[in-house]
Amino acid sequence: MIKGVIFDLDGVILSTDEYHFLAWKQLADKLDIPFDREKNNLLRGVSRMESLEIVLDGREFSAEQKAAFAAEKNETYRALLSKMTPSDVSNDVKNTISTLRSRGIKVAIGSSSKNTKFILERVGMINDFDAIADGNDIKRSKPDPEVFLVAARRIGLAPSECIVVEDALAGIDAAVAGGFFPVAIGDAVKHPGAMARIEEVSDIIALFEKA
Ligand code: B16
Ligand code: MG
Repeated sequence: MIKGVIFDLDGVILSTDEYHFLAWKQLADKLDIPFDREKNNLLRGVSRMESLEIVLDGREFSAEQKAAFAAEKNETYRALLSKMTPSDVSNDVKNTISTLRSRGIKVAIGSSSKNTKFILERVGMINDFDAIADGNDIKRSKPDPEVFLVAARRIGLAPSECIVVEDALAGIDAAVAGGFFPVAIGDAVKHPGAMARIEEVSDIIALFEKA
């Protein structure tokens, strides 16, 4: 029986995936490296340094240069995040979380991002989840299931009792690897391993009603 929902952050709860794209694009343009939305999809759910390797696409730089590029991207990204306010949270997301919690379903965040808490503070959602697991809690980012396993442990549930909602192919891989019930939204709907595909976050309510 499903007793919990673990949400990915970027691209599921918030449209911060667009800010990741804009920040990587700015760096790629500066380095004269082609970068488009299709390539950006490969970065979904993947850690910052692994994302940088995908952006650099085999071009060689020293470890110091790479660290500086990642820091520069993060600075651009955080400048965009710092303009976020509670109005950036959709009513669909707000209503879904409150409906789930009112029904006794545990809700958690499972995000690869080290900026998770900063973002949730900005948009006034830091107290809206029973647990938060993020890039600061883990050694391996998606497609490894570590972040979802940490989230499940923090809400006291087994993976088989949790839905994972993901927009990343790597995130669905992680959910499958961890033994969760993977629900795909956005770019992840093309993943054959998704057990359900939704158009908006509130569609998960219907999954409970069907169960
Ligand atoms: P940061 P999610 C992921 O967040 C993003 O999808 C991915 O594009 C990003 O590289 C990663 O977080 C790390 O983010 O640079 O902020 O630590 O989708 O797992 O919520
Ligand atoms: Mg995501």
